[in-house]
Amino acid sequence: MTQPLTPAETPQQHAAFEARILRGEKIEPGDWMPAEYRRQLIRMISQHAHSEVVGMLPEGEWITRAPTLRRKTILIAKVQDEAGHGQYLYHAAETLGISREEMLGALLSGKAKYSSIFNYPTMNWADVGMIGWLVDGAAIKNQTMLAGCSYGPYSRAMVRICSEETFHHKQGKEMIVAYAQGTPEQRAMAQDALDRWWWPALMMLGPHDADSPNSGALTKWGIKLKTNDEVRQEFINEHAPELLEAGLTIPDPDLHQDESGNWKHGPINWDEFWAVVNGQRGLNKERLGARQAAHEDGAWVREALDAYTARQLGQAAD
Ligand code: FAQ
Repeated sequence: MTQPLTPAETPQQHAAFEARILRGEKIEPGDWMPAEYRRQLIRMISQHAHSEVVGMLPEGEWITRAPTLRRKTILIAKVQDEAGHGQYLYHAAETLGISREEMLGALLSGKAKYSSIFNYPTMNWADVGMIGWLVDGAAIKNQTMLAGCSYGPYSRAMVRICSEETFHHKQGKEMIVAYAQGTPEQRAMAQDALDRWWWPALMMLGPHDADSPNSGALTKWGIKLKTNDEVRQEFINEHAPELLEAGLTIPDPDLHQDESGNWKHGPINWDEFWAVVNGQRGLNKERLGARQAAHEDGAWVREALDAYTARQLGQAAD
């Protein structure tokens, strides 16, 4: 897709920029970049940051109900990690010239998107394991690819986030495999969780390539190194055989392996996806309500920080 030039941009600047991308150089905050490259990165990184922060809510609800101390400490550490991921990503977006206040304002007003997956409810304890196995599994596939992204701060944040997400994925898989081999009640709980999370996990990797308006610019500029469908295929190829080996049934009657070894899925319900993204279905209202309440509860911390900074500046001036 050809990007329109903004008045201040020349074809020569674009050509030099694209040559840097082709040479595999990282673009750093002070470097020249097309306005559209900056806009796409701000859009994508801020949505990603919001997803990490909203993503704390579905699992956080289960901290007080974890069945053992071991599972509780793992879950607390995981939810805390997601807050840290949000921090790295907000910082990465700030290097592009947008402020934290603007980004949070867009989230809290409902203007900004965050991942569809976090608008689904967590109904039983096995959902915590299934989120680790499937949601973190899908996130890692995507983010390992994004670790090679052309924008330095995003790429470096991804390297660190992926190493932490790998533990999240392993603990989820370990939990579900244990329940799948456990009592009939535990097996039923694991199967029920898979029935509800399989399709949303496929959807979270974004619309099919033909319906993905941003993919052209993102792949041309090395922000995404693979398309939504390519990442989805990698995710299914890894997870379908493992789920089947654990003794679970994948809720897709059309799922099969083709001659080349790829696992092919049946039709995805994109009407459900867009309804969930746009807040017409699922827990969007509740998720935003929780974030708004947390923001208001934290007002005194921001005020204290401002007062402290003003006092420090005053002392420095004296
Ligand atoms: N949900 O043209 P595309 C995690 C929007 S982190 C909502 O394909 P693009 C960690 C998209 O924004 C999970 N909206 O665009 C964790 C665009 O809207 P816009 C989040 C979606 O940018 C685990 C429009 O549809 N990961 O899980 C979704 O290439 C466990 C057209 O789409 C990232 O954000 C969706 N699923 O989108 C935390 C990674 N998919 O802005 C807690 C970075 C698409 O034009 C517990 N993002 N849209 O109005 C990406 O890799 C990409 O942005 C995708 C695809 C994959 C989201």
